[in-house]
Amino acid sequence: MKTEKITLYHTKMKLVSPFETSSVIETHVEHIIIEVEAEGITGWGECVAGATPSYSNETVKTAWYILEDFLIPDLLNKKFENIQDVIKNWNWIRGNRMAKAGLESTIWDVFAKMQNKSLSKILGGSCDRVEVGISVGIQSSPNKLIETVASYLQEGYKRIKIKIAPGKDLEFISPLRKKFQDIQLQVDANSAYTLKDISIFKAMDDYNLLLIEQPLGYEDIYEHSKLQKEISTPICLDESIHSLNDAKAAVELGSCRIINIKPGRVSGFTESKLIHDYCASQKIPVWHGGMLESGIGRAGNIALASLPNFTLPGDISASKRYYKEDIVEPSFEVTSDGMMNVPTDPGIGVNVIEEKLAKVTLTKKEFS
Ligand code: OSB
Ligand code: MG
Repeated sequence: MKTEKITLYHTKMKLVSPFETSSVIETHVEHIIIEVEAEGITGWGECVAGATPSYSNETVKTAWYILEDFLIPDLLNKKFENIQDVIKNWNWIRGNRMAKAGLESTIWDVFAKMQNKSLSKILGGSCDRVEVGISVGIQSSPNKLIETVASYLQEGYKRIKIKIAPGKDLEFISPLRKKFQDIQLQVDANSAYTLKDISIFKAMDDYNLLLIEQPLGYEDIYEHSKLQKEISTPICLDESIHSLNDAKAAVELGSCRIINIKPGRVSGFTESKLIHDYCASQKIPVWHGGMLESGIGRAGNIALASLPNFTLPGDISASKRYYKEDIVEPSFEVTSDGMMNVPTDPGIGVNVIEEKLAKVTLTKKEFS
């Protein structure tokens, strides 16, 4: 495969409702959409670095810089036989995993389309539908949360994740659990707590939660191992896991019993698969996280989530849960039994609607 042209689009899409976490309230999502043209084939991908460094240290600007100055020059007009060769070629570039993952996913789409196979197929997917859940931002009151969750359950979602923060945890979890006693419920703290808050986490053991996501420091592995020993609810790490190596450290130290995989956070599908396979060998379930992607990133997420050890429902929700209009067709929908179909057409399996992409593009740059 030889890439002849690469286009970066800095996009900004308005969320249907603000998304509040322990660290920020987001009303819009800024990402970079990547288009690669190679031997008559067009591949698409999405870099999930955001407008601010509030989740990861990468942002749209840092990712754009790394793509423009390093990753794209290393790829353009050179010939590669497979993804492994592409990755090896930019091994010397440290960190910047979201930038790498964005471009890597675009190349995966190109290779899949060249073989006329779906991304799910070439990644090793083993099912045609995946179980999905929904991530609910912090709400203004426990009653508002109950109302919001009720409407999502109505839409078919079988697993609910709620964001929590100090002062907005047990007082929301308790009435919600009382109202919906049988639902699969989990919480995400986005690193808002310290070990001093241990009594709050011990109290959470009473609510039959599937997991507690990233309670402590966003780079921590060690303190999570101390917390996990004190509570019976499984800890799931998100922010702290950047590589297979991190996953091994976390599992061996007993820092978590479940891992959230987001390709952007771990530098792409290739590293995601290594983590997936390692976790399978250790009997550690994984599930697919989300970064409020457009349909382009979401298509890749669903393909990856079709691998066999993704045994818990992912943060992969319908297009309309995020955006009034998606930039792909068909848009993604959740079935009444809480599932989503894995696209079967070649590559990401959805079509990018170029007029809609143009409408959400702030700046665009072509490299050839
Ligand atoms: O911590 O999982 C997270 C969104 C942006 C950044 C971090 C997270 C999230 C979500 C939403 O929880 C997941 C989604 O539905 O895309
Ligand atoms: Mg998370």
